[in-house]
Formats: sequence, C-alpha cells, structure tokens
Amino acid sequence: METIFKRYPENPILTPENWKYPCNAVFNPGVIEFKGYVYLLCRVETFDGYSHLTLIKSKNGINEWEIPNEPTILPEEKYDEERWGIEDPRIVYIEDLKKFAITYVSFSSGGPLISLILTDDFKNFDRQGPLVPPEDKDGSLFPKKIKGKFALIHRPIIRGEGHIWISYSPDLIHWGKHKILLPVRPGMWDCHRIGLGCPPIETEEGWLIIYHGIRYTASIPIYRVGLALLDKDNPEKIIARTKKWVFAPEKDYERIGNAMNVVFPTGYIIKDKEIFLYYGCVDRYISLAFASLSELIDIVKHNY
Ligand code: BMA
Repeated sequence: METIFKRYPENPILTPENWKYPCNAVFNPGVIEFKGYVYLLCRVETFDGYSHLTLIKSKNGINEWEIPNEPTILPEEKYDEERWGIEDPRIVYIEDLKKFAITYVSFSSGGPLISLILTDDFKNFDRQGPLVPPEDKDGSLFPKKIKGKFALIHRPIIRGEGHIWISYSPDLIHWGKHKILLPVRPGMWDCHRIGLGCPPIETEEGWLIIYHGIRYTASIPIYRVGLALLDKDNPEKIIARTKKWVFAPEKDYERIGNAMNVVFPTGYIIKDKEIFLYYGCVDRYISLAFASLSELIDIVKHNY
C-alpha cells in the first residue's frame, strides 16, 4: 500500500494539542488553495461533543499552520438543522458562480443532512441551507456544471444501505434526477457503506473519485479508501473502479483514537502533478499522504 500513497513522515500534521483553544479532536478538513495559501477548514470537536469549523492556512500545506484563537464557523441557533453541530466540509470553486461552495454536514435530531455555504473571501459565509433531505452525508458539488446543471455527489442512507448518489439542480435549490452513482459491493471491503472522500478531481481522463469504503467486522467498522473514474461529460458513466483498496489504516495514529481504524480523506491539492491527500484519522487528527496523479489514474484504469 505504501507504494501508492506515501505518508508524510511527521504525520499526523495536526492534532488537538496544536489548537489555540481546548478541543477533543481536529479532523476531516475541507481543503482549497486560495491567494497563495493552502486553507484547511477543519472540523473541530469540543468537549461537549459538538463540532464546528475552523479555518487555518499554511504556505506549503504541510506545516507552519496559522491557527486562529477562535472558531471560524459555529453552528447557529436559528438554524435548527445545526443544533448538534456542523461537520466534515468539502470545498470546491464553482467557476459558474465565481464562488467557493462549502458543503458540510449539519446535524440535529432531524438527522444529518448536507448544507451549503457560499463564499468568495473566506470571511463572509453565506448560508444557503440544507440541499436534500436526511439522512445524508459526504456531499460535494462538482466544480463545473454537468450538462448545464449543478451536480451534487452525496451519500443518503436508504434502508440501511449507504451508496454514493448523484443529483442535479438548475439553481442549487431544487434537486432532482437522483441516481445511485457508485453502489456498495457485497462481500468486498466496501460492502456496507461508501461515501465521497475528496471533491471530484478533474483530469484529462475523467473525474477521479477518491472515496471511503466501510466494512463492519466482528468488532468495529474499518474505513479504507478506493478510487473510481467517471466520464468527463457524463459522470454517471463509470469508466473504472479499483477492486482493491488503495489506502487503509496501518499506523497507530490511523488505528487508535476517538474511533478505531479510520482513514477519512476529505480534501486534496495538486502540486507538480502530485496529489496531497488530507485525511482525518480516527476522528481525532489530520494527516497527509502523497501520490502521483498519473499513477492513480493508471491504477484505477486497470481496475487495480
Ligand atoms: C462518518 C462521519 C465522519 C467520521 C466517520 C468515522 O459517518 O461521521 O465524520 O469521521 O464516520 O467515524
């Protein structure tokens, strides 16, 4: 496994101990490059068990993070759907809007659902509210319209099953044409639930999808990572999908924490054709791993 994704030797790159205020966990960040910095919008869990989002930045995306003294986006009481906190953001720049779209999980007694924030400066955050009904997680918009419509990848839970779905909208308000995009695979490592990891990555060969797959074992679920490649113009056409996982919990910081055996990619940047993959570890830390983009495409195309 080490040959595909190479872990940064000083992982985890961010822990609760690095934070400027007390917290239990720092994990599952949305990632974007903006004005010469790598920004991570981190999920931070405080000791009441609720999460909020805090934006940090670094020039190289590896270390020397500038961490603020206070949270950036807190759940707001007037939004009922956020009463139990906000979690796991994914960020894309939407060319058509000239804005960044932050899709995140808002959590309440109504169940988790995906909400949208638009911003153009990461200072003013314009809440657009929930997109599709609960129970839903792991949502990201495509950075480009697909056949004239905004497209959302998400993971509703239906009859206990957790497949990856795609839905479309003309205006980011009305959603339809819902369809299973990638199903779980009975008997395999991703048999129980799967969910989008990073936002879809545009490549010459198609949209590269990095997703997490879950299998329940006798003791606990194990979260591993797989790849899929979707057609550029029609992402519902699956060009390929890895049979094997390409990344899995191996190190202690990926095996023991608030959860066990969880690697949970949520964002990436690309530098010199190399992917920097940011992933949550055991619902407690943030780590970084590197892979060659062309190698990932090659692996997925051969259904590794
Ligand atoms: C998922 C989400 C993530 C979490 C993961 C592993 O359902 O809630 O936030 O990292 O489970 O516990």
